[in-house]
Amino acid sequence: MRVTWDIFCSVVDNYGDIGVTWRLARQLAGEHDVTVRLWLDDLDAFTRLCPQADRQAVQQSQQGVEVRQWPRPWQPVEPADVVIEAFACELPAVYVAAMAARPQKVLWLNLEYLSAEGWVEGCHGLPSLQSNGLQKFFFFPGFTAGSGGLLRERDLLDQRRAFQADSLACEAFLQGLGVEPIAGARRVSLFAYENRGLASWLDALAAGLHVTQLLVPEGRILADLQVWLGCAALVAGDRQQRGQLHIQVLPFVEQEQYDRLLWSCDFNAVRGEDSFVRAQWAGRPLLWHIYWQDEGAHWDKLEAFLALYIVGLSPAASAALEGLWRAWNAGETMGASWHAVQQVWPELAEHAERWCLQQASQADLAAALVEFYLNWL
Ligand code: TRH
Repeated sequence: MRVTWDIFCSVVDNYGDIGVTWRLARQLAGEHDVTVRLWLDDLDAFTRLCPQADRQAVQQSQQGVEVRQWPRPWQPVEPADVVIEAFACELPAVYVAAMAARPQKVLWLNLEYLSAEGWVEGCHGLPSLQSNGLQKFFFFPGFTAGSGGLLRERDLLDQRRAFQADSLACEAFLQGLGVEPIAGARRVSLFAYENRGLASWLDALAAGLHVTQLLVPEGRILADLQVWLGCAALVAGDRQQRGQLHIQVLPFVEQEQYDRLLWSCDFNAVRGEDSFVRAQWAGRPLLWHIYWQDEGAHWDKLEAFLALYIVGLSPAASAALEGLWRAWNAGETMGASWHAVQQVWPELAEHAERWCLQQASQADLAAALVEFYLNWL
């Protein structure tokens, strides 16, 4: 009998919650020979990442995963062997009662948000006793050996390297998005939240020594881009040039295509959680726009990641990278820090690949979850 997994995802906002759970569900089903049901409360968000999905369907099969609309009120079903509540979304009370009543025991996991903070290792895998006698375990993704690791499909890096080594494949991919690669230009992708610092970065790119081809998927940053360009509402396909800077707006593409976009670029500005991890697997320097949290909690996360990431960089490269990331996240002027990054560009590029390899030497999150289940049995 195949082991069954239920993954519950309540979409808080944007695409990170759905992005992580959809990726995890596919990988578990595709690589671990288990049966996965993914319970979603927002099929509209899902269809952005998986355009072939039906936003009305109560139940559908997509890429080996049974995707279920999370019914409200809940309709009773037999609980799975392993139950993941993603990001502390609350499971239906009836479902939890069914878990407690199930003759075969159920592993209940809360998959937490990604953080590089030191306390994560101490909390990863800890149980918490619930009032009905069930235990719920906390599972923390992370960057160190004592955490649950990062989502990484088995052949991801091989695919990425093959793609990056094949300039024709890269060109064909970009052309498929309507992008004509500019010879000799630096390609940069931009996926970010609203950011007051954007204008100063664009100023620096427009006045830079290098030609930059900036590719911007449709999303929240477009409003700031429009203001800087002084143009009307931007849509996918629009192109503009200011000095050395060529800008093109791209459609929001499905997840695999977004990976390829990251692989095609020399530098990627990413945000949230999932695009942040994918940019690391691209093996190219990146700029992270972290998800803003109350009371500045996101700054601790940002600094914790930087502290890990800069290990092995020269003082000049560390300072340049830290300066850029802090300025971007504070919405401050980017010109000086972008200039500093130019001075250490080759070192940052080499380091990005090294960091990727180092992270890939750890077990991936899906494999770590499966192992956790086997050890728990
Ligand atoms: O969209 P995000 O900002 O999501 C989140 C959520 O806001 C969440 O509540 C918050 O807690 C978390 O961030 C930290 O950023 P993220 O995580 O990068 O998710 C974006 C997803 O969208 C990711 O799976 C990649 C995908 N994507 C595409 O599939 N195609 C695209 O064209 C683009 C730009 C992104």
